[in-house]
Amino acid sequence: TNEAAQTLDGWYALHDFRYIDWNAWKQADDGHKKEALQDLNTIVQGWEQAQTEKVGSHAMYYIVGQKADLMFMNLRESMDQLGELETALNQSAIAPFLIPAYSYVSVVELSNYMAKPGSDPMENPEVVARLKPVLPKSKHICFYPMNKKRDGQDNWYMLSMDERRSMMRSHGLIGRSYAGKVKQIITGSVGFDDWEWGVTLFADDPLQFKKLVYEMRFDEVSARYGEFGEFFVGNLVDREGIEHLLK
Ligand code: 76R
Repeated sequence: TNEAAQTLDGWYALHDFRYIDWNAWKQADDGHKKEALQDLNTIVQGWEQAQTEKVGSHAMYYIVGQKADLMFMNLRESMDQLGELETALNQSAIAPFLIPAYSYVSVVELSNYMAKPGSDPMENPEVVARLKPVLPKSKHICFYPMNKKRDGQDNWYMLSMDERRSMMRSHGLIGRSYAGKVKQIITGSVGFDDWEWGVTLFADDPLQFKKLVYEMRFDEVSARYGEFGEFFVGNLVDREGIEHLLK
């Protein structure tokens, strides 16, 4: 058996993608609309408070294309809290207008491929900040799930630790060349969802997503071992932005 990479696991993550039911919204009377927008406000204010209290973080994006209209990304200390948060949204007056489009359950993850031996990573405030991150307010988001291949000769999980580490070093070097342009959060989802990781990228210039993902396709760990799910890309919105959209 090969040595599994050790992971550091941080906040639990729910990426919740919704369609806006425009027909239902247009047919709703003003009272219902007002109530729906009030509930949305209350919910997002709760998320903002969790972020202020440093017990979670959230991000809201308008998804471009037909896969969804909105994405709510939330980080919390526990799976229980994520479940409660999801239920609160589903029980609110905005819920009938927000049809589930896709969701992803995972946990913020750092692996030890690049860790310095002998040091306790949890003593490092930078590591802790990456495990419990305040999500950036970048203008754009890109999310996709992925696997590492287990297919005949191309089986990531049959490689030795040294082979994987050297490939991850090359991966990290490409990633780091996008420092200041793209911020990435890797969330692990083995045992939680249909793919092995969620990749969430933040950038002010969406073209940098394309450049980064394309460049990585030529790097062995992606070229040989990467398998990818659906891609979602979107634009930052706030509470007022969603309200404006629905007006
Ligand atoms: O955490 C670190 O910065 C150390 C180096 C590093 C690790 C261990 C790193 C750096 N990543 C790591 C792990 Mn990554 N990453 C992806 C994708 O589209 C594709 O081809 C792949 C999707 C992108 C775009 C990306 C970006 N990374 C991982 C893992 C877990 C692997 C495992 O455990 O087997 C996955 C699935 C994954 C995928 N990576 C970086 C980036 C970027 C931008 C960096 C540099 C981050 C920085 O230095 O700030």
